[in-house]
Amino acid sequence: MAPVKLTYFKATGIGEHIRYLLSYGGVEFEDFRVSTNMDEFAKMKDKLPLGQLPVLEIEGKKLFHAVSIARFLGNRFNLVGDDEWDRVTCDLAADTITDLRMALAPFAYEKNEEVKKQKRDEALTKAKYFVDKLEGFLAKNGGHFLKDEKLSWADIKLAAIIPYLIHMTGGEDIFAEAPKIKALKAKVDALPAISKYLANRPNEAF
Ligand SMILES: N[C@@H](CCC(=O)N[C@@H](CS)C(=O)NCC(=O)O)C(=O)O
Repeated sequence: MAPVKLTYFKATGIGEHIRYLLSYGGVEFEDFRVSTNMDEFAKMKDKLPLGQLPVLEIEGKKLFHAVSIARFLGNRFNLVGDDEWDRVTCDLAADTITDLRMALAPFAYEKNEEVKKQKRDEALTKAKYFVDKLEGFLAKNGGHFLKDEKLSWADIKLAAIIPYLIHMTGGEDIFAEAPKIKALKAKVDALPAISKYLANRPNEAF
């Protein structure tokens, strides 16, 4: 069978949950990390399905869009619950995590320091709104997005992206008052396959 290869930057960003999921599923994969100085990426951009990363090559197919890949792996590893309501619950959680990231993006990616300062409060207020919503979703279900404390790909996605989201804020822990989110991250990170991945992964800056 063709080897499985994940191509993403030397970063956690929106690729880390795919590394978590592949590790959880016990898939041996090439964890190909492209330099963030973008020279290496510029050479490959035209050959990528949408000119962006992450891309997962698996069984002769090239999958793209970080959330689509997560959903695919979630289905494969039985991390989608029992029925269509559980599946849509995972999607709703994943889309809310994207809302949270997008709330921070205008601040995090602003290059002009003056403008960045002006954008900070609004970005953090919006982000904390989504953090509270996610915390509420978890509170309803004993600390998971799915009922009966069932692990899902959305749980894994959230656990994997938390450090990157904190990096986006400039270091402010927007999860400081979200104990359910903190507990879920600790639980996911302690899963044997994931803790093994974490112990061996390169130490990326963000
Ligand atoms: N909708 C895509 C967005 C992917 C995306 O924005 N990737 C960024 C890195 S996080 C990228 O490849 N940037 C380089 C570029 O767009 O040229 C997804 O969710 O995977």
